[in-house]
Order: sequence, then C-alpha cells, then structure tokens
Amino acid sequence: MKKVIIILFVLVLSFSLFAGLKVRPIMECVENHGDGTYTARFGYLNENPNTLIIDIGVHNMFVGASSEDMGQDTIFLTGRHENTFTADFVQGDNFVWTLGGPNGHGSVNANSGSTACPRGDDADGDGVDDATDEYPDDIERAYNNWYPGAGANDWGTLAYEDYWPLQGDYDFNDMIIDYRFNTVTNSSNLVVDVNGLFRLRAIGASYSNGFGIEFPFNADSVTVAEILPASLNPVLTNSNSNLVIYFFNSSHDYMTPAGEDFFVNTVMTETPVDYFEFSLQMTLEPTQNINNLVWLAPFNPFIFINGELGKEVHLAGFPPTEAANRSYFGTEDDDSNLSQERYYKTAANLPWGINLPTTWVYPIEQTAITEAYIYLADWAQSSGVEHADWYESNTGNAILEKLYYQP
Ligand SMILES: [Ca+2]
Ligand SMILES: [Ca+2]
Ligand SMILES: [Ca+2]
Ligand SMILES: [Ca+2]
Repeated sequence: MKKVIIILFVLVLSFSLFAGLKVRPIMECVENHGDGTYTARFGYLNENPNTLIIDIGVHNMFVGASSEDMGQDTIFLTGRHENTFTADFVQGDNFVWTLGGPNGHGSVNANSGSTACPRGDDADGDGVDDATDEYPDDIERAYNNWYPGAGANDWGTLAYEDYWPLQGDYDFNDMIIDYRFNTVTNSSNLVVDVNGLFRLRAIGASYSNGFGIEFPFNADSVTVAEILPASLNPVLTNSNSNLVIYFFNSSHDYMTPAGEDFFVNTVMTETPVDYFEFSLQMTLEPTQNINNLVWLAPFNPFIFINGELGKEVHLAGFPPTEAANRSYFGTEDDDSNLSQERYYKTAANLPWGINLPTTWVYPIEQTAITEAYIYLADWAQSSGVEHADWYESNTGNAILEKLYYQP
C-alpha cells in the first residue's frame, strides 16, 4: 500500500512540475535591408528539461507567409535558443509563427514595424563593412567613385575648338564645360548609378554648338535617366549598343552674351555671365564592372557644330559615334585615320577637344592656345610625355595676359 502511494505521489509531482511547461516561439528581431525587403530572425524557449518534437502542421505553422513551412524548427532542445532560423519578407507582409498542441504555446509575428536588429558590422548585409560602405543602409550600393575628386570644389573642364576639321583661330574656348562625376558601384564593383553635374562656363563662338556624351554602357541597361533642368530637351539614343545622350543642341540658348557679339565669358572687357548648370542622374541594371569599362568619367564627351549632328568634335583619341559624318575625317587640318583608330588629332598630334582635371583657365577670344600655353605643342608632339602640367596657369607655363580671368 505504501509503495502505491509513493508511486502516485511521484506521478502527481511529475504532472504538477511539467504541466504548463511549453515550447514558446520567439521573434528575435527584423533586419531592414533598405530596399523594401526584410529578414526576420526567430528562436525559441523550451521550458521543459527534455527535447520535444513538434512537426510542421497545425501545431507548428506560419500564417501570412508563402507556406506554413518557412524552415522553422521541429526539434526543440531544452532551454533558450536564439536565431535558429530566418524568414525573408517584404514591406506589407505580416508573418505569424504559432506553436500549439500539448507541447507548444504562443504566437509571434514579424513585419516591417517589428523590433529592428542591432546594427552589426555590415548593417545592410551587402558584404561591405559599415566602416567602408558609403551606403551602409543600402544593399544595392557600396562605393562612390568621384572624378576628378570627392570635394565639392573638385571640377574638371572640357574645352573645345569648333573650327574642326580646321584649326582655325585655335583659341579653345568655343565651348567650356566644367563637370563632376560620381560613378556609384555595388559590393561587386558593378556600376549602379552615374551622376554628373555640369556647368557651361563659356561660349567663345559665333556657332551655337551642341553637347553630348557617349557612355560605355548598354543603352538597354539604363533604368532611370533624369536630366535637369527641364529647359534642356535631351535626347537619348544609342551608338552601336552604347548609350548616347545629347544634352542640348544650341549652347546660346542657355547663356546670353553680355556684349554685342556672340561671345560669352571670353572677352575681358565684357560683363561676365553666370554659368549654366545642368545635371544627369542615371541608374543602371548592375551588370557592368567598373574595372572593365572602356572609358571612365567623363566618358566620351563631344560637341557637335552649329546644330549639325554629324559634325562631332571629340577629345583627341576618342572615337566618333555612329551619327558622325565620316567624310570630314582626314580633311583640312584633321589627321584622323579611322581604320587605325587615330581620332581628332592634327599631324602634330594637336587636339580639338581637351579634358583637364581642374577648373581650367582658358585663352581669351581669338588667341591661339599654343600662344597662351607655351608647352602645349611640346606636350602633344611628345604624346603626353613632356610637360604633363602644360595646362597649369600659375607655374610659368602660361602667358597670363592671354588668359581669361573672371574679373
Ligand atoms: Ca554594408
Ligand atoms: Ca551598402
Ligand atoms: Ca575657336
Ligand atoms: Ca573662340
């Protein structure tokens, strides 16, 4: 009799000890990837001293997700276990994980408003640590690649002579455009954005010239291209498969001469005119590695002369687009040879377009650049080996009274 009572007592004690002890689901936190996608981390607490099994089904299921089985645990070890599985969801979803039956108890949910996970070393999970990730909350972006520099005052200059295929007065101020570029890449060095800021600074020309850029990107990969201000009427087209943007056709539409002639900011005695600023914000499908591009910023910029689309003038050594009229090449002073990939150079290697990594001080109207910058010819003849700093105006390389300074 005594034995039976003891056994009963043990049974009652066991029941009272373990009744109400359950496996409880826990939603740890939600990672926000910054692009409308989220990852919820889950764990559990098994209050029992032994392992329990709760199969997927009515007692262990997800509601609000694509399946009742989101990879959740079915074998529950005793105690608290953190981050045992994760589930991905999007903005607007509400995932509910429920444990029930004799061994489970409770429901937890995960949505965009749930407790955010503490930031780790790589908050957006793109594989680039926060310390070097220039977009730490954006999984699609990681690095800025500024040209000519990241500082707000770092500008490059494009300068063109519009008498091509003649050298003409060769004053190299017929179109002056300053620029800054930022090519944004993701964690795999694939180009995501190309952002450009431009300032039309001078028009020392009677022709009203247009401006365009050929990019080494497949035109089909562009998802966003915003060009401002709205007073521009840009045209996007392609050359072979490359994207070409014509920003404007007629420079004089955007800067009005202060004097009685056509010249803007190239004659010292005339009132200076404010620059005209315009911008490009372009987003691409991330398929093109920045290290494999044939041209980096400022890419392949060109002018076209007096509204004639086919009369393109590019930087020395850069090819014309498909739209260029081939009949001009190799005529007059132009010594281009398309079959030898020799572009926009005179027989002495002098250019019609130059790109300088600084805010360049250009010659005054109708003063040849070779008179203002005394080492340009040597630099060109040596194919860029000698006098690499020929364009620096404050180093004894220039005749200062032949340069245009904003008063
Ligand atoms: Ca990151
Ligand atoms: Ca990032
Ligand atoms: Ca000129
Ligand atoms: Ca000029």
